[in-house]
Amino acid sequence: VSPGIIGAPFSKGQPRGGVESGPDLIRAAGLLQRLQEQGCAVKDYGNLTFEEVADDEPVGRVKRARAVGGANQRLSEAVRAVKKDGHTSVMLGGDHSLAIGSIHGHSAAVGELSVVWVDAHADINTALTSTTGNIHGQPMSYLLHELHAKVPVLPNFSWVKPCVSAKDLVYIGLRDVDPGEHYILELLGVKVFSMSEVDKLGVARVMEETCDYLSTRVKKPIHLSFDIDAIDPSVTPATGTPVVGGLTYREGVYITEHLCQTGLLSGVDLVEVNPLRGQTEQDVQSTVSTAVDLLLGCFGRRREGNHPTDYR
Ligand code: DIR
Ligand code: MN
Ligand code: MN
Ligand code: MN
Repeated sequence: VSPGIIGAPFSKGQPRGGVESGPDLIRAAGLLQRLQEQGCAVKDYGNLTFEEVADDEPVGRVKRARAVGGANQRLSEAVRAVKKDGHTSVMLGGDHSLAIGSIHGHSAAVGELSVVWVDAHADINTALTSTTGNIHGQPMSYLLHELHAKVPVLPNFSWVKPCVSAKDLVYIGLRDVDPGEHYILELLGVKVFSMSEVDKLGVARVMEETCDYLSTRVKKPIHLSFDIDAIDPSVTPATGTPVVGGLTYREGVYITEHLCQTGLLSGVDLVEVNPLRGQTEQDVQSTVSTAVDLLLGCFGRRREGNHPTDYR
């Protein structure tokens, strides 16, 4: 397993500055060294740069569509190239609108995917159901085949082709779902493990059922899109839209360990780390170090301990 890391310092899918610092903060916390120490041949592709867009006026209620569309087109190409190089793609955000390009590029390289979306939010508003106009609350709507006819084509979005089927999507950690989103989830029959299911079943059973559900037909490569706000804000407060009652640190890490052990994890997003939303330095440090630990879990770190394969 060889992670290929892409930084995407982009924040225009939502209104709060600071989230563009995520990639550099996560690297500064030692991500690359720690991946190497656990035996990963990691390659850092650096940070993407994004064009300034003049006159990015709202389209209906949707904010900064041109900037978001352009940034994601660039990201999609970058993720596709990382996959073609043979790596597991790791996209460090930035805000969650970047899942559009990350999942699109991943699918362009490997074909049909399973998507595990770990988030307090469903991020499946369409441009028409969104009450905020923020595209980070909408990415899944552009990616699902089943919503294609419901989604207007925004400027700089004509390159986006839906590439995920509703049956190949599982949510974990939901606890703040808009009415329009709940309607869509029920209409499409999407598999959801909200925080209520995590409470009821426990995280081990949730992960067993997630993987059983996703592998009932063929075993597709898995894309994990992890919004740091899935974790409880007592642990990861430095994020734009914290919601009480989230996953514990241990539940979050367990999710990544379990997905790693499937051998199918092929692309990862870690998004919405925003240092300007922390009240203290400790808030930021706790958020960033949790992000690093989640990524280490994706690439073979076990809490029981690891040793090199050539150890004797
Ligand atoms: C809300 C918030 N559902 C929206 N979404 C967030 O703007 O559509 N997603 N914060 O992470
Ligand atoms: Mn969220
Ligand atoms: Mn429901
Ligand atoms: Mn999100």
